[in-house]
Amino acid sequence: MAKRIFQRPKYLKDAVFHYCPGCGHSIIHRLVAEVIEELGIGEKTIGVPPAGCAVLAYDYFDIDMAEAAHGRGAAVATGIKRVLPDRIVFTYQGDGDIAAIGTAETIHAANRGEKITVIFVNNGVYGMTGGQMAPTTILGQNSTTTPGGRDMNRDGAPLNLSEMLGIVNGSAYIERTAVNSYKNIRRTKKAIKKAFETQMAGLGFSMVEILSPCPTNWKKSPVDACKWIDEVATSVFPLKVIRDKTGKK
Ligand SMILES: Cc1ncc(C[n+]2csc(CCOP(=O)(O)OP(=O)(O)O)c2C)c(N)n1
Ligand code: SF4
Repeated sequence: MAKRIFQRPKYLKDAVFHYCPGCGHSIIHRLVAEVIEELGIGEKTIGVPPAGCAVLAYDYFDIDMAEAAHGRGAAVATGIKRVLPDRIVFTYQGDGDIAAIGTAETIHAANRGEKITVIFVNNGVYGMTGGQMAPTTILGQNSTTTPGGRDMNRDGAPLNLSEMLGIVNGSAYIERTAVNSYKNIRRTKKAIKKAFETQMAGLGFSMVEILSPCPTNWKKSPVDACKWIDEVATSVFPLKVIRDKTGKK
């Protein structure tokens, strides 16, 4: 009899994603669901979805979810984790969500060492609202609010949130990965697992920043969007472990 070697993860509902073809959110949802299943924590995990293209994540994950207003993920997750410390709590946030409107609560949650996990999806633009400049838009990158490219003098430099959070006291594990190739997808899954394990060990704040293609707003084919991550985005946002107090490989 044929052996089944690939199937829908247990904690993803049998629903069709609304994401555009080539969007990284679909891959990242799958990786998070696989990790939850492999760690055996589906019955005690609570996810906090964002405002942004992933606003309907609660329609896809078959776990408890509590929606946060734009940027408020770290604050909502902090409240849930403090009331229910035995649960595994994660936020799922875009770069506009976490690095613009949610900067303050994110920095303070990290600094306090809140035992939450942040899945930070960096696609370099405000995807859902039509591709405006985000804090993570790189210099020269076109967006609907920076036609002709982001300009240092006018718009400032891109914000490296992970490096910022890497120096605050309560951060236990922060890594930047990408989902533009098979190899990077494998690394991203490993990082997501380590971030959840960091929380389970009670070590403090954990976050994985994931460079993720948005072919629609970048006006590129899915293949070219993946290439652009390797050729351009990683020169500003290098893939690396930024903080690791776990003592584990
Ligand atoms: C308080 C508040 N301000 C603004 C908005 C409008 N808004 C909804 S989604 C979004 C941008 C989302 O971009 P990002 O967080 O990068 O996620 P993406 O859609 O790219 O995944 C904005 C500005 C809102 N919903 N609430
Ligand atoms: S607009 Fe971009 S981030 Fe949003 S679903 Fe489409 S490809 Fe994904």
